[in-house]
Amino acid sequence: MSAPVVGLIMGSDSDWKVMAAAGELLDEFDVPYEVGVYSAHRTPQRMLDYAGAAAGRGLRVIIAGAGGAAHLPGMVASATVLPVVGVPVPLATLDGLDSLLSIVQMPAGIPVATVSIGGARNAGLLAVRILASGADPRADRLRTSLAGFAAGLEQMVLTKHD
Ligand code: RP5
Repeated sequence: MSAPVVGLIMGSDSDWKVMAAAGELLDEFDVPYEVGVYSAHRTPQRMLDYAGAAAGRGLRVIIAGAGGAAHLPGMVASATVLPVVGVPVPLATLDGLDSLLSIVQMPAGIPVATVSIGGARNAGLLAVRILASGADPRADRLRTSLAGFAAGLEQMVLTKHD
């Protein structure tokens, strides 16, 4: 088992029904990841400890999903230099617009790469693309896999419409 390079975290275990899609995508690309629940509001110190230690533990990207007053991605981004991909998790009320606005409206200096509401699969893909931008053998392999993935998407459309 390789050491995880992606931290897939969320504010509550209730977010997993959305966030699982990011894990499935990472599995498709054979990217090792770890999963955890870190709440910005209920376990703030645990969240900060995780974010502060992430880079030193070998993580290279953090995917953070949260719903409602979704402060987890932004707070994690403030406590690490790693790229953070934020996933707005839709809750029963407000259809995830609250989550989206909470995550996307970051102050200058602390970026979070926000995907669409419920867009955990794209968050996984963005993490793969970030890892693929390196100069190491894993990055080479991932660039090849991403090219194959894109070709598969194209083929899917052509098969339907030709
Ligand atoms: C947020 O509150 C979590 O990310 C979750 O989306 C939402 C509701 O959490 P639970 O009450 O289901 O634990 O912090």
